[in-house]
Amino acid sequence: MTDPDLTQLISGQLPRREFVRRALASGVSFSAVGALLAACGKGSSKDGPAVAELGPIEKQLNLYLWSDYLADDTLSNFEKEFGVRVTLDTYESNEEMAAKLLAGAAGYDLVLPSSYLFPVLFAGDLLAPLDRRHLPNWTNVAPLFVDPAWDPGNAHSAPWGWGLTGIAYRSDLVRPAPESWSVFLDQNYRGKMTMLDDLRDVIGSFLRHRGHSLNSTDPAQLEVAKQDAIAAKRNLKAYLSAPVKGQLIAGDVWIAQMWSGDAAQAITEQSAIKFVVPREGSMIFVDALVMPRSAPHKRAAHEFINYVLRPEVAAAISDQTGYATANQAAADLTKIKVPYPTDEELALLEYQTDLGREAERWDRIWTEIKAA
Ligand code: SPD
Repeated sequence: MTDPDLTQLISGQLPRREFVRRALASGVSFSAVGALLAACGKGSSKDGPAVAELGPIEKQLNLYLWSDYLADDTLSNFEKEFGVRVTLDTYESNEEMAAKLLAGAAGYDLVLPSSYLFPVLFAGDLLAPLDRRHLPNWTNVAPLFVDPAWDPGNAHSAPWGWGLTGIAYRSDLVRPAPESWSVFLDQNYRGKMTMLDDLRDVIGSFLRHRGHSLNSTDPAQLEVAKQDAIAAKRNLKAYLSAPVKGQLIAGDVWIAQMWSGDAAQAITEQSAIKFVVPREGSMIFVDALVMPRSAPHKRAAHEFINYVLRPEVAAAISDQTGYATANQAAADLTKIKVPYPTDEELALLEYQTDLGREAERWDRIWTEIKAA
């Protein structure tokens, strides 16, 4: 990307998508691209074209979702009932998914970002509005997730589930139980610990460890978080997200920074695994289905959203994945109840938010941590 690109973008001579393509090709991070677009007033597509009429349901549906976020029969039942062939690609971080979409990956009908990513997705003009006429099951969405700040009126998204970031550990191998993010600085567990391969979770947890917001953009606070993360890295076996479950179950990893649902999945296979939210506080997140503007099968995408909004389908997903559902009717059906945090618990939790132009600083820090 060059300065003339930016000038052309502002004057309307360079289409937004071409600008994004060139910026990413020249090494600018996706979050920085989002911030640039927003700063140039090219950000919001929220008032974009009205919803086009959708035709008959297509025979294909291409999903791009977080790994381990479905029940075993979610897709096969949908395929059978609707006569649609479903393909599933998975990702392990919001950043991995957004970089792919911003780089122009077309063909996906639905993706499942966390709420903090919405400003970037809007800035990239990546989202198509949803047509509520094809979502009669919308009434099942829990009131708490209706009209969220990140997507006013839920015009572009359907909430899926929510969870927390915490520490999963083997209670038979780790004593005393970890209760602070500082456990990752403990050399006694060198080689037996992992942290998420996720810059927001790693840097965010060390910010919380020092008493700061996990969305901090303060350079001094970030510098200390970076030093902590680098010290912790010496003790880590790896940065590994959802796929670490197998190692924790096998006992090759004893302590892992983990998302609550993935920890719950591991616990069903190894009861010695426990999950704790550190005393300094942690992240709470909501993930929501969105339809890329380039989605080739928009009617099938709507049918799928409507299908997962069925109480029994959403309940099965929640029961198998361990993530709390955003579906009120499903919450009444789940075998395992995951109540939304009380005000007292919420005081310890923070939603991740978009970092705007400071995302670049975070990206740089993450690169330095990875290289250390
Ligand atoms: N295996 C499903 C993981 C879902 C995690 N979603 C959000 C993470 C936000 N840091």
